[in-house]
This record gives sequence, structure tokens and C-alpha cells, in this order.
Amino acid sequence: MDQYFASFFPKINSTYGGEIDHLFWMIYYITGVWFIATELAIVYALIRYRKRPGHKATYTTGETRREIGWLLAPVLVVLVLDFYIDEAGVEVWNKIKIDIPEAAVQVKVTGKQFNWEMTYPGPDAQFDTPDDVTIDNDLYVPVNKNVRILLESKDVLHSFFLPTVRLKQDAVPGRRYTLWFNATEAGTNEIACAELCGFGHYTMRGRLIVKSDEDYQKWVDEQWKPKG
Ligand SMILES: [Cu+2]
Repeated sequence: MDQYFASFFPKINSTYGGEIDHLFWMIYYITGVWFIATELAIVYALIRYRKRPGHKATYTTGETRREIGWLLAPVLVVLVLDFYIDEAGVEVWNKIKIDIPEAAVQVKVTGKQFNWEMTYPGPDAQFDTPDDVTIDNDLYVPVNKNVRILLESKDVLHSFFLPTVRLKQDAVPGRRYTLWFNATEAGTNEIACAELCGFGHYTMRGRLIVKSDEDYQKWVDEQWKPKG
């Protein structure tokens, strides 16, 4: 079943993408079953207790044990399922947003009206030094390596979204977010802004370019060629 529905999503290109999709489908099925159950109950009640000659409406206070049971039992089941979803979600949340691993590459991503600035620290691995290189909208990373993203915004709320990686994070002015991912397949993927940020919001489209080790090194050498 998951395989069938998975075709609605872009192909996963990260180590943790499968866990995000698993959470998505779990919540989808749990809420889907409850949606159908409640709709069926409503339709049943509409037909069973419809207006008919000789049937008087009764007033229910919901105070008898039986009535209270009917209210509390579903609440309890929903609550248990809710905690179950929370528990499963926290694990994935910690892995992706809290426990940031050591990374081979670090890039500062700055959202602004209306593009993404990808700033590389250069050979000295320090930001805000003369060897920094900033590229608009294209994010180059090596395949199968941990990449650390420092996310900022210059003006308004943006949302850095890598659909194939299954990573999405709001960029709030004045805050810096540390994110990470590890892409598992070389190729070009989409970057989008997932927060309506002004009239040019739709133009905040970028490319995540995942390169093999060799190609990535070539790209690095190209960017930081010794001058002279
Ligand atoms: Cu934006």
C-alpha cells in the first residue's frame, strides 16, 4: 500500500527520508480510519433518528454511566493514539532537528526576497572571511556525506524546503537554525520556498545539486582556484 501511495511523493534522496514518510503514512492511516468511522456514525444517526410521525424527540443529559462511557471510551482511544504518534514523532524529530551530527560540508543558507544565498566558508572553513563564496539558488553538496546547513533570513519569513530530502524549516529573521542531511543519490533536485513571502515568492526556486565525491572535489577546486 505504501508503495502505491509513495508515487505521489518525489523519490527520497536522504538517509532519513524514509522515516519521515513512515510517520506521514502512519498519521494518515490513523486519522483516515477515524474520519471514516465518525462519518459513518453521523450518517447512521441521521437515518436511524430522523423525524418520523409518532416519534418524539428526547432530551439527553449525558449523565448516565452508559452515556458517559460512550463519550469517554473514544476520547481515551484517541488520546492513546495521540501519545503513540507523539512518541514516534519525537524520535524522528530529535534525529533530524536536534542531534546534529558532525558534517563534511557546511553551508550558510540565507533566504531573502526573492532568492536563496548559499554561502560556502571556503578552504579556511570559517565564515565571514575573504575566501567565502556565495552562489544564488544552487546548493552543491557531495553524495553520502553529512551536510550541515546554517539557515537564516534577511527580511521576512521564508521556509527552506528540500522535498526529496524531506527537510523543511522556517527561516525567521534574527534566528539561526542548524540543520543537516545526507543525500544518497547524485543528481539535481528541487529547492523551494514553502512560506508565502511576498510577490516574488514563486521565484524562490533553487537546485540541490548532489555530486559524486570526485565531481564535488572538481567543483571545489574550480571555486577556490589559487589566483595568479
Ligand atoms: Cu521565500
